[in-house]
This record gives sequence, C-alpha cells and structure tokens, in this order.
Amino acid sequence: MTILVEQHPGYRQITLNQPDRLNALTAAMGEALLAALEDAEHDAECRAILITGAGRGFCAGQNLTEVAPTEAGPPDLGPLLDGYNAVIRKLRALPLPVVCAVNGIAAGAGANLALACDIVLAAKSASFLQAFARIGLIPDVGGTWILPRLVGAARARALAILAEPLSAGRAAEWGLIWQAVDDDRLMDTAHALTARLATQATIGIALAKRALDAAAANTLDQQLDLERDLQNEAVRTPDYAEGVRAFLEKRAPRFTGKR
Ligand code: T3D
Repeated sequence: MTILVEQHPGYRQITLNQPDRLNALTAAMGEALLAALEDAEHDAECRAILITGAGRGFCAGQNLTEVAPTEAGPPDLGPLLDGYNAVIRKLRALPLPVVCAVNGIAAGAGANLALACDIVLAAKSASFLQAFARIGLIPDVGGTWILPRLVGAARARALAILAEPLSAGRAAEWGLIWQAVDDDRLMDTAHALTARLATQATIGIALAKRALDAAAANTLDQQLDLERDLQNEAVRTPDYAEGVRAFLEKRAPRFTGKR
C-alpha cells in the first residue's frame, strides 16, 4: 500500500508509505492520496487530517525512476502533474484543517506538498529542499506560488535557484512552517494538535481557509466584501451560537462542526 489511512477519533492520519525510496511520489500514489483526501472529506465524523511519511523521510518528490528520459525522448509530464495538482487543489479547498508532520527530508514536490497543508510541523532533524534546480526543473505543485507568499521574494528565489536544504529550525524562523519540534516529540505533538483541531468550529476554519487563499488574488476592497460574506455564513453555524454561549457561561465550548 503506497498510502496508509488510520482512523482516529475525529480525524484521519494519512501516511505516505514507500519508505525505501523516502516516499518518493508516483502517479499511483498521487491518485491514492487524492482518493484518501476525498474519502476523508465525505466522512461526516472526520473533522481534521494529519499527513506524514513512513520511515526516515517525509517525501523525496517525484520518483525519478518513473520519469527518466528514454531513447524515445523526455516524458510528457502534463498528466502526471495534473494528478499532483489535483491533490494540491484538494488540500487547499478541503473544508477541514490539514496538519502536516514532516518527519524527515521533504524534497521537490514533497516539500511543496507539505507546504500546501494548513499547519506544518517538522522534526528538528528534517529539512526542506527545493531539489528541482538540481535536475534542471522548476519548483512545481505550487512551489512558485507558495514560496514567495510564505518567505518573501528574495528567500523564495534563493531556495528555488540554489536548491540548498533548509533546516526545519530555519524554516520555522523564516515563516515557511509553523513549528520545528524535537524529533521524539513530533508525532505526539502532531496528534495532539490534530485531535484538538477536530474539536474546533470546523466550518469557521473552512471559511477562514477560503478567505486566506482568496486574499492572494483580491484587492483590499474585494477582500473586505468577501470577509463580510463569509462571516455572515460563519455566524449562522450552531458552533458560533455555542461559542458565544460558552463564553458567556464561562465554560469550554462543545463544537459539533455541523451546519
Ligand atoms: O520529471 C519530473 O521529475 C516531474 C516532477 C517533478 C517534481 C519533483 O519532485 S522533481 C524533484 C525530484 N526529487 C529529487 O530530485 C530528490 C532526489 N533525492 C535526493 O536528492 C536525495 O535522495 C535526498 C536529498 C532527498 C535524500 O538524500 P539521502 O542521502 O538522505 O537519501 P538517498 O540515499 O539519496 O535516498 C534513499 C533511497 O531513496 C535511495 O535508494 P537506494 O539507493 O537505497 O536504492 C534513493 O535512490 C531513493 N530515492 C530518493 N529520492 C528518490 C529516490 N528514488 C526515486 N526518486 C526519488 N526522488
């Protein structure tokens, strides 16, 4: 199985599972990952997702044995990248928070897969490598979009062009990820965070994701209008009523994540 899915109370863990190749991606893995995300989305009990990798790496990007040029010429990457891009689009559009626990090297498409998640934790020994330039490619699966937004133009350019590994600690300092965590604490921290998110106001989180992503292409005026409209949706959820009630009653809220 190239992808493992585990059920936990309120959330699912999806593990990339080709450890002997540092979980390098294949077209089949991309399809399985997309299917796992779609399944989670359609499970009313699933209110958060945790993604990680098996073994010592998170994901070494495209499995290069699958795309090596042959005597017939270079591979057509269109269908392959359309498949991976569907995963990135799904991650961004999922109405659930997605935590990524980067347990080891995240290279090439593997780095940008991690960065497409909502909250990225990484083991302190892990690193992020925009490996593409090492083989004459450009950062893909959203890399050229997300890198400058997370770390600014100068750092994005150097990461893309130099293709040098960035430690988890430096990635956190630069704002590329949320947090670098001691290796032996990574999975406990990631599970605790995902379990906590699974008890939060799920629809509010989904609407916040939508607003944040839309901001990249909006003017301030457009964004103010969008915030007003989405807030009007959020205010109609039972979780808003419960949140306010709990505040006034000085108790912890019991969110359901339901409409
Ligand atoms: O055409 C296209 O490529 C389209 C799509 C592009 C998107 C991309 O992701 S492009 C970028 C592809 N990824 C890379 O270029 C990274 C290649 N890997 C590495 O540079 C290194 O493996 C790492 C820096 C990630 C880790 O180094 P290290 O020393 O910790 O591990 P290793 O010994 O290199 O790798 C362990 C095994 O995994 C090894 O196999 P072996 O020798 O034990 O049988 C290695 O060949 C294999 N492996 C690692 N990365 C890949 C891979 N096998 C296939 N594809 C890989 N990407």
